[in-house]
Amino acid sequence: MLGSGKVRDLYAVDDAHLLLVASDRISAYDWVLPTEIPDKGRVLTALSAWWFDQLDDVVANHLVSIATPPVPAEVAGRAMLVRRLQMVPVECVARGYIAGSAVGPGAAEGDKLPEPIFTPTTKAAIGQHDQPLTFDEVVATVGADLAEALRERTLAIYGRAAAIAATRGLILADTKLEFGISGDGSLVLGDEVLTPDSSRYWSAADWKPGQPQSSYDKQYVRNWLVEESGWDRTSGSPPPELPADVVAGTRARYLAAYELLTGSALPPAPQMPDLRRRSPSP
Ligand code: PZK
Repeated sequence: MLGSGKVRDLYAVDDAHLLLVASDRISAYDWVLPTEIPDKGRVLTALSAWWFDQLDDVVANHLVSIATPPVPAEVAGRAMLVRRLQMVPVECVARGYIAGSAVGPGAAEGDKLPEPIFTPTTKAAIGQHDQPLTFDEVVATVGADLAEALRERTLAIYGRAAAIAATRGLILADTKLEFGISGDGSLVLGDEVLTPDSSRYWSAADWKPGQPQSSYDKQYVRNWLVEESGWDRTSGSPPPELPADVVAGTRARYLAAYELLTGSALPPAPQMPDLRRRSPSP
């Protein structure tokens, strides 16, 4: 393995390719929960691939294919074969709404910003939090030309994605993107994109400015953890296993986000080919 995040793993394939595997793990309040959400990895992988396709006239991306057998059955449908890039060490965030960050005077959680803004952060190690970067700090890290290209591409991608989400009744409040540089020096969109794990989607019908909004999928798990499970998240003790109905409700929300955005049901998991020899015909 080349590396792992809280809920994803990265494997080397050859000099030019990697396998980016989305697990069924879920994180909340900085913990990886002890219970998996069936199909979550396939939903995030299929949704990323759908977005890469929607955005391919805005930005080049690293996706080669969604890996199918001969990758092992356990990862089929939740692994992306990607081009290996030189990753840019900046998390590129675009936001059109205020959420989960410090708010200045006259603005409140849930408010729409006058125009979308670029709010880059550091890429923190596991267990650390990403720290905000000023634009000048991005310039100092990657140079002025690349910093400006990152801001311009990030806002272009956000604008297109938010417009598509709006046609499906969803507000894309913010999104976090990662870019890399390909062999020919061009800027390429990497990682997973525009999933509920990297983006805040809100129901447009339920949106009210000036108050916290319910995020599409994880709010349900967070509410159960904090209001019903008896777990004290300030205690330092790990969160409990999720009951079956909370697993089912969370899975249903991930699937609903996929279906709302793409207009299609999640395709079934790829089947392993049956390599046994046929019985001789009579
Ligand atoms: C790359 N990550 C983050 C994601 C992890 C770590 N196309 C690429 N080429 C080279 N490196 C990366 C990518 C991509 N995407 C991505 N780190 C390196 C990451 C998932 C699991 F452990």
